[in-house]
Amino acid sequence: MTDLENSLATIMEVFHKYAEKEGDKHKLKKSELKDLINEELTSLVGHVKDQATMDSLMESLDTDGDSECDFQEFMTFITMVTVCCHDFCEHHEDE
Ligand SMILES: [Ca+2]
Ligand SMILES: [Ca+2]
Repeated sequence: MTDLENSLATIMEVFHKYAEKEGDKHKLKKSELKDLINEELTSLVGHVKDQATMDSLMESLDTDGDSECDFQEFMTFITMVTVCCHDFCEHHEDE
């Protein structure tokens, strides 16, 4: 597989690793999403400690309103983080 294909496979792998911990194996509930962020995205997102931040994050990601984050909703989050990271890097290259 190419680097890009490997990256996509990794995203799927990480999603499922956390999604299958509790309850619905194909969805991240709030605590699973929190663990994923705090264990896999610390350099880009940082540690999310307070409940209010998790509440509003889940609220903004949960477009179908089932209080859980499915793969499509998770990809929205990954896209958001990636775009922010990309913009940040571009901004720094200009300086
Ligand atoms: Ca789950
Ligand atoms: Ca949802």
